[in-house]
Amino acid sequence: MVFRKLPGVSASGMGLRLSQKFVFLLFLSGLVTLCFGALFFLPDSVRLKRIFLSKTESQPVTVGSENDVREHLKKGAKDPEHLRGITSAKGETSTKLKALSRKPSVTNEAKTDKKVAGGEALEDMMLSRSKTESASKDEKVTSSSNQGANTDTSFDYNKFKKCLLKPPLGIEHGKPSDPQTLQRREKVKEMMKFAWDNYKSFAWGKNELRPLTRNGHIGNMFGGLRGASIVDSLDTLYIMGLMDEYNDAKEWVETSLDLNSNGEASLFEVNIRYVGGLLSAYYLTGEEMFKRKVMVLGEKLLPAFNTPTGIPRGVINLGSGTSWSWGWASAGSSILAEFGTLHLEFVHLSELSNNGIYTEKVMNIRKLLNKIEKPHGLYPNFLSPVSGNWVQHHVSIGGLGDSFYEYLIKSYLMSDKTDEEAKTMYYSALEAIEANLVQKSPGGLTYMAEWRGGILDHKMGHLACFSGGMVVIGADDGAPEKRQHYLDLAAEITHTCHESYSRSATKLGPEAFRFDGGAEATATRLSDRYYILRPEVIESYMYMWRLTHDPKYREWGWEAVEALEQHCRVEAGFSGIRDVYAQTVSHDNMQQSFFLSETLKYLYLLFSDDDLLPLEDWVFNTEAHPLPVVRKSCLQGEGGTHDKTTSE
Ligand code: DMJ
Repeated sequence: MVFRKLPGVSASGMGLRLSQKFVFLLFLSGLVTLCFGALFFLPDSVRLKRIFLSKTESQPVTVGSENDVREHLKKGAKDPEHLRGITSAKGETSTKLKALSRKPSVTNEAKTDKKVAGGEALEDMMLSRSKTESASKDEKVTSSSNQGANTDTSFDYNKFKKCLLKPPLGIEHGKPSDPQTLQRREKVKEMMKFAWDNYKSFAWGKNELRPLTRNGHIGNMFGGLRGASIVDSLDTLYIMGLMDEYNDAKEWVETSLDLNSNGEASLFEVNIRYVGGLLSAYYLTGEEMFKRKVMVLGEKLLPAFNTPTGIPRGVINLGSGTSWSWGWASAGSSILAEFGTLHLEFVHLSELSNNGIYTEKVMNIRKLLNKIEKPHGLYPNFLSPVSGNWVQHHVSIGGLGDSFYEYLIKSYLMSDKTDEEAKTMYYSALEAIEANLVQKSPGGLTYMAEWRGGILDHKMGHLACFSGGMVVIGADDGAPEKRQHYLDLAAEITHTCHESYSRSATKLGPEAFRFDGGAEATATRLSDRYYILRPEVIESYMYMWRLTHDPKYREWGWEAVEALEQHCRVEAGFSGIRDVYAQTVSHDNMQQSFFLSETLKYLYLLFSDDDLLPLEDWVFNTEAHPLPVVRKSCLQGEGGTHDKTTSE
């Protein structure tokens, strides 16, 4: 038909009959549909999209929840799980990642999307801008979409302090009486000072230190925000009594932490590191400046929740409020460990601002997760923020799932044990995890496998090693008859994670270890052998110590100190290593900010008395920033439980 209408072309002009043309056209259109179908409509077509879309759609932000880029790159993006946390711990890799597809937020499509590609160049440009603009300007800015979210800043800090059961820093800053433990604690403090001093000398104001090349790393996780290591270190420096260093950090936050960035950030990472870090700094010190800063930042995160379901997307432009799902996440989904790890911080944002909007946002997530049907009672890692349905049936207590479970029990504890919904969800989830994921290896090691639509992958990630600590802090509040069982389970998991360390040449644990093909808590793949100064195993030692006082946990912590000193300490800081099984280590040239915020803090607490940040009063967010238990009745009444005879 089309040909007939073309002037100068007869019906037989191509030597084909009408019926032949019709068949040919039908074939052609079928072929085209097939190609585009494969590209856009088949599930998990991310790899194809990357091939086709990389040149036309820029992706300045390519980060997820962890600094796992090496693994993801090495694995060649074989599956979506491995594309999580594409944060470049190494700046040179970030450019490779900028080609991932991105989808504009449904609700923000109308907005002018100031898409700017250009990674480091942009970052440098923004860095120079941040240097010249006064940081105090941040405090006057509110994002247009949520103007007025932070209306009341009259939080009564003195009253809050009176509602704590014990002084935050204990009688004598948690100083242990036993000389050996004290000596070990001093060693950890020295490590913190060393890590900090080198960061200050070579990377001040950047996000992380590159200790081998002695320069700073910015990366693309925090949407143009700077000083991640500073914000992450505030509370660690403070509790260690490194006051000159703390004061330098505080001054930098006050004068140079520019919140007017216009970059695209991981909602999760900004929340756990910056929001968490500033909240803790405020609660520990009472410095109003930290509160003002965190309220400005908190408000900038709210537009990420403007989705049909209220489940936030993973990436947000802190300037425009536009949000995206990660290009690597199946079918534009949001990640359980990301949208499920906001609760603690958002509840505190509401507390400080006397504005319920933050709590509303996270309670809405909670409501959806509580209501939705769960396969075998398990929570898969990918959920559509549009339909509110699971996108894949992959379940993991490690990467992609981890801190969602942690935040359930911690929400309950932080609510002064009043949040019954969180409690019920936590213990039901744990029951499902035990029924479906917890395994015993032939050698008798207990581990948490991963679950893919009913099929078990007998692998445990380093990230999943936080779960020893999680299970032990919840041991007392489940069914009384299960208390001992939970204590045993926590001890067994922590033991397995310790085995993953002690079975390596360096005595540091790999990123993931397996229990199949003859393996028992060892990495079988080259790409799983790295250690990037992660805290999870030490975190579990710390909780196990606090709740059992079994001295072996302090011994295991000390083994880790010795291994860190021997293999990760370099001339200008601490570095991750590429292969924990190699006798001669190769360094990755990155001192992660969570090393200062988590690894060293948990070690310090492990060698301190229990009255330093007592667990009755404080809950640690997933970046180890302590947040206080919210005692509503005390805060709203005249109450006050603080024993003033003890020192601060
Ligand atoms: C930290 O940023 C947090 O602990 C997060 O929950 C998981 N990954 C890193 C540390 O490994």
